[in-house]
Amino acid sequence: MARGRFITFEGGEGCGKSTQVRRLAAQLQAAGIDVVLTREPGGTRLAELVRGLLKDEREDPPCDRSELLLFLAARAQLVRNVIRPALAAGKWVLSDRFSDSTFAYQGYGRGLPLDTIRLANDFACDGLKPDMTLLLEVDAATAARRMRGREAATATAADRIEQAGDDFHARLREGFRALAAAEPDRIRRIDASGTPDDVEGRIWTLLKPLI
Ligand code: T5A
Repeated sequence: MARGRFITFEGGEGCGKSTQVRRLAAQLQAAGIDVVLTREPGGTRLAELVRGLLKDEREDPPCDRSELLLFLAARAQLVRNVIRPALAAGKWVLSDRFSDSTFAYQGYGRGLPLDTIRLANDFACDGLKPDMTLLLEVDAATAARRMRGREAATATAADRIEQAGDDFHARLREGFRALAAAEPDRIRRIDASGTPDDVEGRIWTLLKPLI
């Protein structure tokens, strides 16, 4: 059986990737493709528990190294128990964030050494890399507006990582751009401005030839 495809969505806060990953899953399913939709951190029971610690632990917040290791622990569990079995069964796996987030947030954002992250991440993933990564990009003002809109609509507050300062978010956006420049064949930059339908159309134009 042919191996499935592994596609990841990346970007800064409020870029709209969670909306788009769901829309792409629906389009692929409509085209007859067996799709597994997952997210990081999360996607298994253990990884969802780790997600809670990472997003909400404010009394004893993880130091930068703990934060990195917790993200990688969640990823190791997801890769082994969900992603690899699905790919081996010929399914397409769509993940809302994956390794590039670690390089952008913990590397460029927190300032942890990229070489160390690379080694530890390869160990956690057992070498698995996405076939294609869609990097959704919007300007900071649009992202902030979308985040405020969602907080108002869902009556939720920004989580621990979303509350990191503007400098942190500027560094991680810069980090994503550097990652895309280093691997332009895998990481495809998507203009995520405009309506959800506009963005969905751009993504579908890119993905359709793969089907
Ligand atoms: N993280 C993650 C790390 O630090 N290291 C890692 O290794 C990993 C894997 C995860 C956090 O963990 C960090 C990154 C994150 O801080 P999360 O809750 O999963 O936290 O949050 P995010 O991944 O940031 O995703 P979100 O779902 O919060 O944001 P998105 O993807 O931008 O979400 P979306 O699509 O819900 O959009 C936000 C709002 O905008 C609207 C939506 O309806 C929603 O209200 N919207 C649009 N509005 C207008 N026009 C459009 N085109 C729109 N698209 C969406």
